[in-house]
Amino acid sequence: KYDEAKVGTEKLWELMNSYIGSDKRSIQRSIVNHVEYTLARSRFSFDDFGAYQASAFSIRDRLIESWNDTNEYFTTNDSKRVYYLSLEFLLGRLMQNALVNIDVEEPYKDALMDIGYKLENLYEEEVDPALGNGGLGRLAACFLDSMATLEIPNWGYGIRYDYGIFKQGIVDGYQVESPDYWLSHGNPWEIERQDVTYHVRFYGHVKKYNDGGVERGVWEGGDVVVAQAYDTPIPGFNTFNCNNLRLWRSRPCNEFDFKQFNAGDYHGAIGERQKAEYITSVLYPNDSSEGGKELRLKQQYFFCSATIRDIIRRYKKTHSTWNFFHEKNQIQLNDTHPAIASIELLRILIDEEKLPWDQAWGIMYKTFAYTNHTVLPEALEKWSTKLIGNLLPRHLDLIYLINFFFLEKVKQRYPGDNSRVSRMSLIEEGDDKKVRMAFLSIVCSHTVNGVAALHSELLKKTIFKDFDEMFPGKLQNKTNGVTPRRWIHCCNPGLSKLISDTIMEEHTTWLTNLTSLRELSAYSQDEDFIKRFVQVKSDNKLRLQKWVKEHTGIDIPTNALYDVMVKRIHEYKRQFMNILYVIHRYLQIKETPQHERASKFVPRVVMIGGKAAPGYANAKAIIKLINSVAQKINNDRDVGELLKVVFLPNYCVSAAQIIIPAAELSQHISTAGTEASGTSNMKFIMNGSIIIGTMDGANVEIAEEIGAENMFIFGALVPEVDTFRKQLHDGRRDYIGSRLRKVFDAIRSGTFGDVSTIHGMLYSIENGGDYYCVCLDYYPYLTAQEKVDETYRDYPKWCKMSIEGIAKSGKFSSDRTIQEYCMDIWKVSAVSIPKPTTNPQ
Ligand code: OAK
Repeated sequence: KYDEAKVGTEKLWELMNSYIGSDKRSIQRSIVNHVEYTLARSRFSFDDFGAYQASAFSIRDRLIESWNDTNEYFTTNDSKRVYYLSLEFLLGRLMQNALVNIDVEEPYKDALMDIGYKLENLYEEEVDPALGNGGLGRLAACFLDSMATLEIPNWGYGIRYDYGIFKQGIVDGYQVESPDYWLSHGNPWEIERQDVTYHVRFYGHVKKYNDGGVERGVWEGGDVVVAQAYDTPIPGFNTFNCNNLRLWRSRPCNEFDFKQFNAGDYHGAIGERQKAEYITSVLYPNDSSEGGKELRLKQQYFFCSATIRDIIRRYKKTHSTWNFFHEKNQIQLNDTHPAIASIELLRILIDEEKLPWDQAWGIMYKTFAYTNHTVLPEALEKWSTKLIGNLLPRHLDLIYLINFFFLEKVKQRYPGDNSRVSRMSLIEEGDDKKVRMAFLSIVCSHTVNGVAALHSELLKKTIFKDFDEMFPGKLQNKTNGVTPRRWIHCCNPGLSKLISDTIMEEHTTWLTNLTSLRELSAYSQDEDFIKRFVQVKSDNKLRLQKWVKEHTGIDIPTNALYDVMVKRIHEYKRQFMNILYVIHRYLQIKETPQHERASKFVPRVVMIGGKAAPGYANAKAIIKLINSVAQKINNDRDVGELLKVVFLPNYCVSAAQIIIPAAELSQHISTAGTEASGTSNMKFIMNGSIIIGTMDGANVEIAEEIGAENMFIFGALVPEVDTFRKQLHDGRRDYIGSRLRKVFDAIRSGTFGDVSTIHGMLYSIENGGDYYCVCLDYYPYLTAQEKVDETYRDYPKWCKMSIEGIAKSGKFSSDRTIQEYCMDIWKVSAVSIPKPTTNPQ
C-alpha cells in the first residue's frame, strides 16, 4: 500500500544525503557554500571575519542536526527534563567550544589551513557574548556544558539582551563604561524562532470570582508584549546529545495603534512599540546588589511567563493530564531572579487550567528548586508590594494567599511565637511593604541549595535559620564546579596535551572523569614532567605578556612571578587589601639598598582586573587607586623590573581564557563568610596556579582536596570576623598598625597622584567602618605574602605545589556538581542519543 508519509521521509533523507562529512573536502565545501550563499560574499576573496562567519554557519549546521535529533528523541521517549532559569548566561565565545565538543577541531583546523586561514585567528574574530555579570552567569554556562555532556535532557531559559555587560575602558585611571552592542554583526550561533512567540501581560486589573469554593481570577487590560524565542544549540562533549538555550526577546504586539497613527501621532504610535522592545534591551550591570527598578521586575516576569508557557506547551503535546507534570519537568531557579516563575505556574494552573488550589500548589511545589548564591544582605531581592501590585496584580494576590497559608502553618508549629512569625513572613512590614523573594522561593520549592559547604552551613545558621528549623533537610549543599572543557582544554591546550601524554589517556577520557588527574601526583617531582610543565607555563606567560602590551601598552617581564586577581570589583572581595600590600612592597623596595634588593625580593607582576558596577563609587575608587599605583611604580626606574602593576581592562570570559593559564599565584582573599563559593579559584588551580586565600567559600573545600600545604592560607575565620565586627560596633579603633599606617599616609600624601576618590574609604576604615576586616587580616596577609616569595625561590617546591593542585582539582568539575543536582534534587537520569545513521529506517 502506498504510504505517502514514509515515501516522503525517505526522499527527504536521500535529498539531505545524510550528515555533513568530516573529511577536508566536505568541510571546505560547506564553508565556501556559506561564504557565497549565506554571506553573499565572493568565494575568491573573504577576510578572516568572513571566514569566521562562514565557518560558524557550517559548524551550526552540524549542531542543528544533532539538536533536532536530540529533541525528537526526547519527545518520542517522553524524557524527564530539567529547565535552568537564569537572568544571566555568561557563555563566552562559542566556536572553539563547539568544535571541541563535537570533536572536529583538528579537521576544521586542517581544512581552513589548506585554504589559507588559521583557525586560532578566526577564534579571535568572534564577539564574546557577555549576557551576565560574573560568577552566577558563568556558573549557568558551565552547567549547560555539563548537562549536555552528561546527556541530561536540559534547556536553559533566559533573556536575549541587545546589550550585554558594558565594556570597560580606563581613562586617566578611571573606569569608563561603553555599551556592548554585541549583535551589530549578527550572531551566527542563534536560530531565530519566528514561530515561537507568547503574549505577556503587564499592569491591568483582576476580576475575581468564586468557582465552587475556589477563588479564581481573570486578569485583563494593561499592556501586552510579545516574547520571541532565539535558540542557541548547546553541544555536549563527546556525545551525540545537543541541548538548547532559549533566550527571549521582547517585541511589540502586532496590533499597531492605527487610531493614534491616523490622529497624526506617528511618533506616539511608534513610541509605544519601542517601549516593548526596551524590556530586553539591556542587562542590569549590578553584581550582587538588588535593584528594585520596575524595568528589572518586568524583565524577570517577561522571561518567566514566556518560559512557563513554553514548558507547559511542550508537556501538553504528550500529556492530557497534569498528574505527571512534576515527574517530567524540574525547574531550577538560579537565585531569586526568576522566582516569579513559580507564581506564574500557580496562576496558570488556578486561573486558566481551573485546577483546585491543593493540586495546583502540589504541582508547583514538586516542580521547583531554588539555588541561593549569596548571603550579602544587599543582594537579597525584596520587591515593593506596590510595584508588584501595579505590574502583576494577580501575582500579588497569590503571594498574599501563599503567605497566609504559610504563616498559619508557622503558628500551628510554634504557637505564641509571634516574633518568629514576623521574621518568617514573606512580607516585610513597614511603610513600603516588601516581598522577601528568597523566602518566597524557599516556600515555593521542594529543595533549596547553597553553592559551597561553608556557604550552605552559613545559610542554615543565619538568613535561613528559621526555615532550616521548620523544614529540616530541605536546605542542601551543592558545591559549584567549572567545565574542564573550556577551563583546561580550550584555554590551555599545552597543559591538556601534557596531561594526556602523561597519564596516557586521550583527552576525551579524562575531561569527563576529572578525578583521574590524580595520577599526575606521581609526577610532581619528576624532572622531565616538571620541565614540560614549566615550558607550558612560560608559553602561557608569553601569550599574556603580549595581551597586556596590546591592551594596556605596558611592558611586563616574563621572568617574574605572575600574581593575578580577576573578579568583579567589590569591597568584600578586597582588591583594596591587595593594592595596599602592593604599596607596602613598593615602599619596602624603596627602603632597601639597591645591592640588597635582588636577594630580598622576588620580581613580581601584580595583575588586577574586573568591572565595577557603574553606580558603585567605592569600587570605582579602588580601580582608580590601582591604576594610580601602577602608574607610579611602573615608571619608577629605581624599581625597574622588580615590581610591575597592571590593571587588566575589560575582564571577560575570553580575557580569562588568556589570563588564567598564565597565572602562577592567584588571589581569593574575601572576608570569611562573604564569598558564597567563587569559581575562578577552581579554574586557577586546574591551570597550575597556587592560591593565596582566606578560608572562605569553596577555598575551604579546595584546601581539603589539595591539602592546605599546597596553598597560602591566611586570615580570620568566620567566628573571628563576627567578633571583630562586634568590637568595631563597641568602639574599638586600635586596629591600624604602623606598617598599614605608613601605606595610608603614602596614599594621602599624594605619592600616587590625586587619588582623592579613595579618601572616603580610608576615613571610614579608620573610624570603625572596616566592615570587611581589611585591618584585621592585613598582617596575616603580609606574612602569607612573605611565604609566597620564600616558596617561589625554591622553584621545584613551587612546581610541586602547583602540580599537586592540578592533580587534586578533580572534584571541581561542574560534571560532579551536576551529577549531584541530578541525584539529590532533580532525580533525573541521562538519555543518550544514539549515533546517527544515514537513514533511520
Ligand atoms: C549575583 C547577583 C545576585 C546574587 C548573587 C550573585 C552572584 O553572582 N553570586 C556569585 O555566585 C557564584 C556562583 O555560585 C559564586 O561562586 C560567588 O561566590 C557568588 O558571589
